[in-house]
Amino acid sequence: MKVLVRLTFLVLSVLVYSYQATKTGPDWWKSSVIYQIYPRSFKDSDNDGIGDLQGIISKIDYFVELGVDAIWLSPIYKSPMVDAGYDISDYRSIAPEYGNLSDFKELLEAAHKNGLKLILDFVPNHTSNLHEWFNKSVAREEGYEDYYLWNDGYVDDDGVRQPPNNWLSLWSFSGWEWNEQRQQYYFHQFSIQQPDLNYRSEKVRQEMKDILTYWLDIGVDGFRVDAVPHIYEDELLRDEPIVPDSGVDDTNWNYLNHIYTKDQPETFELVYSWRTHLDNYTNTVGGDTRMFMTECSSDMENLVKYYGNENGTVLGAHFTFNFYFLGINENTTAADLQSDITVWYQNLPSIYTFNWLTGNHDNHRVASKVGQSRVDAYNMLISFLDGVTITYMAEEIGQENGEVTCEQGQDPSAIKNCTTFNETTRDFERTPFQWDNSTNAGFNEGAPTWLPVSSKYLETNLQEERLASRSHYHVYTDLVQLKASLSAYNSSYIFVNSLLNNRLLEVQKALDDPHQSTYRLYFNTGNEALTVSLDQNYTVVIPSVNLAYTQGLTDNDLVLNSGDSVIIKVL
Ligand SMILES: *[C@@H]1O[C@H](CO)[C@@H](O)[C@H](O)[C@H]1NC(C)=O
Ligand SMILES: *[C@@H]1O[C@H](CO)[C@@H](O)[C@H](O)[C@H]1NC(C)=O
Ligand SMILES: *[C@@H]1O[C@H](CO)[C@@H](O)[C@H](O)[C@H]1NC(C)=O
Ligand SMILES: *[C@@H]1O[C@H](CO)[C@@H](O)[C@H](O)[C@H]1NC(C)=O
Ligand SMILES: *[C@@H]1O[C@H](CO)[C@@H](O)[C@H](O)[C@H]1NC(C)=O
Ligand SMILES: *[C@@H]1O[C@H](CO)[C@@H](O)[C@H](O)[C@H]1NC(C)=O
Ligand SMILES: *[C@@H]1O[C@H](CO)[C@@H](O)[C@H](O)[C@H]1NC(C)=O
Ligand SMILES: *[C@@H]1O[C@H](CO)[C@@H](O)[C@H](O)[C@H]1NC(C)=O
Ligand SMILES: *[C@@H]1O[C@H](CO)[C@@H](O)[C@H](O)[C@H]1NC(C)=O
Ligand SMILES: *[C@@H]1O[C@H](CO)[C@@H](O)[C@H](O)[C@H]1NC(C)=O
Ligand SMILES: CC(=O)N[C@H]1CO[C@H](CO)[C@@H](O)[C@@H]1O
Ligand SMILES: [Ca+2]
Ligand SMILES: [Ca+2]
Repeated sequence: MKVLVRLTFLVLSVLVYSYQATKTGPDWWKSSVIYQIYPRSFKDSDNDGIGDLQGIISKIDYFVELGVDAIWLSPIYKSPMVDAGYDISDYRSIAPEYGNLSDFKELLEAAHKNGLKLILDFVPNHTSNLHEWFNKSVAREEGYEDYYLWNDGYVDDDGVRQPPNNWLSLWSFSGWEWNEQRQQYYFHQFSIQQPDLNYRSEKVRQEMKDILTYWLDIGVDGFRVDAVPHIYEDELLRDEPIVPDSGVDDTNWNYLNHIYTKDQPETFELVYSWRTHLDNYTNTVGGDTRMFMTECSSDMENLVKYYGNENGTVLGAHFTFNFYFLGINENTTAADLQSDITVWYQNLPSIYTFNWLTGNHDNHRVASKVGQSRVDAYNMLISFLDGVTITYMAEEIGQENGEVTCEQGQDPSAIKNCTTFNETTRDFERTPFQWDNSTNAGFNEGAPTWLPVSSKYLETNLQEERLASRSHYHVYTDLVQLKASLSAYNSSYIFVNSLLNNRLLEVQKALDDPHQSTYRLYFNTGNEALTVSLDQNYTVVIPSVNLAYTQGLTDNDLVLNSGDSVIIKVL
């Protein structure tokens, strides 16, 4: 069935926004493309099965080829790897399997020489229990006594010692763990090996600022701060209320409403103080803005607060990750997308910058969520919308989830229970990057890899896509170039429409000047073909791989099969 629609003057929502974008100087980040690297799975230079810094260095040309502005590395710090590097035992050194500090400096230099910024993960919510601070705190060493959240708990009527309150760990069961040596409980939001730091200690806050300064002095361009909402807990240690009808048992984190262990007011103050610290660094040392992005799973009201106040007199993160597209699937409609987009336009004060992403190391691959036919559409969407585009490595080639069994699994929280492994594991999206069709997809020279290489690498790999005349990879590089060339299209005139019974998404970018071209993105989110009748000549700028049209001027009706998308230019 074909459906015709006249679109020319059909504009449902007008959204007014603006900013100035440049790739160096204070605003370099505002319409940048940030490429997330999961170092363990990117490229293994010494054939020990684990990706490493030299591997990343060997692929510097690839980032240049893609045209991205910055690379962001998931944690590379020294860690016992109880939680894939999110349990840090020394914030100032590199995990030996990834390399050493001179490797890191070499990487940084190579990045800068090629015009790339480098952003590090910063994981402040807790340390590893093997961190020397924890040892010192356990031993009540002077100055370290209150680095963590310690409490006696209480002795109940049966003479049994109990934790001070009902707080749960995200990994289930009580968040309090008894420490024999210190004879007190400590609190951990995540695993037992990840004791929470006590940010009410002035010394802890100073330590963390010093760590930021340490990496800034080495030359990094910014930080992505992990798990921000979990930093502070209620000072009075009040019990959290039970969620009515949660349907989970009382050891499950979702059993409680986390009003005392998430988004505490002090958390915002801490984020603002880090921004002040970074801005002061840039102002005193010089150079481009040191960028700061936060990861917060929270409601919109809190997300906006992490950016700063409504008029920018108080500033927090340059942006807080927009996770609204993470839930996309094959049935996501144009109306769903329109709503996910407009919620940001409606709630984020115009002085702040949007960001868009569809995947990361904690979520299934886009190609597996939406199918290969829709991969280009989502890459188009996150690069065409104004603001920052964030790409998790290999989304540009449409890499699918890998295949990992529970026995091969590495994700610590998932392998605890093989019955639920398929539903809970994050290993599927962490399998090695598929470079080519050689052994282990070119990830290394053939040594067993830390997670198995996906069997799909023969069909989906970078080399194949480079050689093909049309591929996700080519669409992606075209999109990055287009984004850079449209920086004058500064969100002042953006229209987002959901048409044809929510099957067709239209995003339009224009300039004030009616003599300048207007760009439009169309995406057929439905399962049947549809026709867009434009009533005017238009240029196909970027077609998705399956679209019947290639680049060029035409006045044909635009036929989009299921999942097809296109960016066109009209005068
Ligand atoms: C945004 O673009 C419009 C139209 O070109 C222009 O008038 C306006 O000054 C721009 N605003 C900024 C902040 O660059
Ligand atoms: C760091 O590792 C490299 C190999 O990647 C090695 O050549 C170098 O000697 C090491 N440097 C230090 C200080 O250990
Ligand atoms: C802390 O103590 C544990 C055992 O008590 C030890 O294995 C670890 O190496 C110590 N860590 C540091 C940084 O001192
Ligand atoms: C600002 O940064 C400079 C350079 O790192 C540092 O010396 C100074 O103490 C900082 N000032 C404040 C108020 O943090
Ligand atoms: C900025 O907004 C805050 C509330 O978010 C308000 O208290 C303050 O007065 C405003 N400042 C200016 C200069 O408008
Ligand atoms: C999409 O819809 C189809 C038909 O209703 C259904 O079978 C399928 O499970 C849905 N997929 C997802 C991811 O919800
Ligand atoms: C594993 O998960 C299943 C399904 O949720 C549950 O029935 C079982 O008790 C779990 N096993 C363990 C050891 O937690
Ligand atoms: C997990 O998925 C694999 C591959 O799809 C399948 O073979 C296996 O039976 C699944 N395991 C469970 C427990 O559902
Ligand atoms: C591997 O890729 C090359 C092109 O890069 C191609 O010539 C060759 O046929 C491919 N081999 C297999 C087994 O697919
Ligand atoms: C498209 O362009 C052609 C050639 O320039 C012109 O003859 C035709 O009238 C145009 N069609 C429309 C609908 O503007
Ligand atoms: C949001 C979140 O959970 N962030 C990280 C905080 O630390 C835990 C445990 O190390 C990680 O699993 C999370 O990714
Ligand atoms: Ca290696
Ligand atoms: Ca905490």
